[in-house]
Amino acid sequence: MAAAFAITSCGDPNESAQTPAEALLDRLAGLVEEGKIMYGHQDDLMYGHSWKLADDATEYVQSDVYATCGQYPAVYGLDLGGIELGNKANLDNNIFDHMRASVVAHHERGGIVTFSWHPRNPLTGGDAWDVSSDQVVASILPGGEKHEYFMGWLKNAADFLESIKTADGETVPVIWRPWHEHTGSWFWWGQKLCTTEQYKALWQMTYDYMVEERGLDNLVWSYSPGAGELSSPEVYAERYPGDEIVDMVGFDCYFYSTREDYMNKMKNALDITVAFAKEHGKIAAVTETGYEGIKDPKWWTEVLYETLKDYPVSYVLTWRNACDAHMQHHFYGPFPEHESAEDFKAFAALEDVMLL
Ligand code: BMA
Repeated sequence: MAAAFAITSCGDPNESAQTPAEALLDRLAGLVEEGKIMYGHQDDLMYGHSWKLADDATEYVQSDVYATCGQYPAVYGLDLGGIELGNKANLDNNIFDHMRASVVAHHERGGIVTFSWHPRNPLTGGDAWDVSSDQVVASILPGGEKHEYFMGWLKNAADFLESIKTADGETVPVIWRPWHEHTGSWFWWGQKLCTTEQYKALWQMTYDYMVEERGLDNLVWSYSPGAGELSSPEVYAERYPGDEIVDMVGFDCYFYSTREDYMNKMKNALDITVAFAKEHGKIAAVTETGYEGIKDPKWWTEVLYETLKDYPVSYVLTWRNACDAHMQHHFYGPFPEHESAEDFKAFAALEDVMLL
């Protein structure tokens, strides 16, 4: 059952009670059943390796993935970092109004959207990576000195997620993936920065506010530890916030050294995640992955696809293609001039790989 289904309908009992989140979950389950793996790319419609959306843009058609293979990614990832402060643009300079409008455009093309969140540090004022204090989660939980302040941040995030509507007023469902990579200790909500109880309480507080208090019915809740720390299924399960408030389970896993190292790390995380998903009745996904700079011309078919092909995962999302001059090395998706472009086309053309 969708976690978001906690909302009960008071309307006509004959009316369909399916929420936008439930409709999305059904669609995800159906695609997994068909054996499809959707390809996803972070920030795909906002910028690419050598272009950036104009501030006054009114349509969202440019995409490195589309330029490479003639199809859009099925899954479009975005990040809410910066919404907490009421900023006009997120931490990677994407204007929130463009993010919202591009999500609607992607949804209307038949695509699926996922949001992560790299919020700033509510205790120190630093960024999401500021791990100078291990009291941050404690400070924002009920009774903590920053609780009220942080609830304002949740309100800003909820306001944005609730505001994503089509011209007909239909709220667009999204996969919502807060508090990610918590098995590592590089974000203020990470492993060494809070206790298991505090981490779970953070999830519960987030869910209670957004779903129970605000009534958001368009969120599919996704849990995603970092793959590098998954030494056992117990580690995966340790901080799992609970079946009632999670709909999807995944992990984030990056390529750092060799094909073998990456494939082993992926297969270990896939084994653990897919078994966990089965046991808990959830949908599995590779919520983030990639090889920075893709220094392997056959990475898509011989490494990524080869690793994934036998697992029932809903989607695999590669991280962003940064466009800033000093970040030209920071790309994880294809673009036409890259040496892996031909291989990406072959990957995108595979029967079980889905793009739009
Ligand atoms: C990281 C990097 C950063 C970026 C952050 C949030 O992995 O790509 O440059 O700011 O994600 O998108």
